[in-house]
Amino acid sequence: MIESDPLVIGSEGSEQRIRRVLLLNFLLLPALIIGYQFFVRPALFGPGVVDIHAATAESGGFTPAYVQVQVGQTVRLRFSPSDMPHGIAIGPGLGVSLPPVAPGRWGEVVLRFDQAGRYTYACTTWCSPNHWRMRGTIDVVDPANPQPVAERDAVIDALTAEGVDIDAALHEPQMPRAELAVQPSAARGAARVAGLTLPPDLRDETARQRLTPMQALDLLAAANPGVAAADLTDAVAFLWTDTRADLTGAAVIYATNCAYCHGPSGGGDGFQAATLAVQPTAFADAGVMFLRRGDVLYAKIRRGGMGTDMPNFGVLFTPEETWALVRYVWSLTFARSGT
Ligand code: HEC
Ligand SMILES: [Cu+2]
Repeated sequence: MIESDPLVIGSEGSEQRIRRVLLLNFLLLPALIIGYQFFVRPALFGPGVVDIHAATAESGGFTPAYVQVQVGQTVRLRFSPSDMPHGIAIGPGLGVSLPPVAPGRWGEVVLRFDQAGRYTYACTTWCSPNHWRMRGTIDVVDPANPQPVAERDAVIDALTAEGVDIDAALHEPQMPRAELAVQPSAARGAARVAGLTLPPDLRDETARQRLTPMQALDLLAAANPGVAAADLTDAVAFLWTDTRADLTGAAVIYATNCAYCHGPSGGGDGFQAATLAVQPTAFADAGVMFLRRGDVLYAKIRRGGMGTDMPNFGVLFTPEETWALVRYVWSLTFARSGT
């Protein structure tokens, strides 16, 4: 103990000076920085500033991962990665997407919510095998009406009422019929469909999304006896990709959020696929997709898989964005073969 050393009593020994420097560097400065960070800065900028630290899911993800704001309150969300660059999107329906922010830097967005509801901030940079788990929640509460209304999805409710198991497809063997020996082509189908009788259930997109292409094939065959099966599968391929919707937004969402598992062209061969216990569906495989319903694909995207790695994207995308993804998925099945 220095205090008991008679040689340094009354004067400051070098050891003591070192101690003082150490104290300043390792205790006082960090204390000042932390004090500034957590007490002074929030006071300067008001209660609307929320600093969120970002790291891979393995290193703790977002801290905090939960933020509560009030309706009408302006909030400044500041994100700072600690380990590697992370891009950040906030949804559903806010259109917020910050480009990747370098470690130690800050990316920020100012938001004001007019309605109570729940939003999600999520990483958009593939940063680890658990990348999609890097998410946080913003609850917008209305003090006048503190009980949050449970969000319902009419499409998923209708599937439940119909008794459809969203995960059933996983347990069914795939049995592509002989007709699918030739890859169906929407381009050929465009020429064929004009000459066919279309049953009512195939005339509008909403009705079509409640059927599998295989069911549509049976309906078409019944209404058009004598037409070659390959012509009918081409017609189905055309109908399933016949949409006026602009899919550029969905293509971007797919490339960012889906391709690393499902593959850039829907081959089920994204670079993370090999590591997964249950394989991502190959949307480009007509034999698989002929047994899928659009509304079930929609439900799966929103709710995610049960015990599989398929994430729940309903917390991030609007119903409209989800339908656009379903259309995009069908385009990977049928439009790509365009010959
Ligand atoms: C981390 C890997 C992963 C990511 C990312 C991912 N998926 Fe999946 N997805 C899977 C797996 C695995 C399955 C099969 C198991 C299941 O259906 O739960 C699947 C199944 C699906 C299905 C159901 C297909 C069927 O066979 O009925 C749809 C639709 C789907 N994904 C769409 C998407 C879309 C759209 C995105 C991006 C917004 C996406 N997935 C992102 C892994 C992923
Ligand atoms: Cu990430």
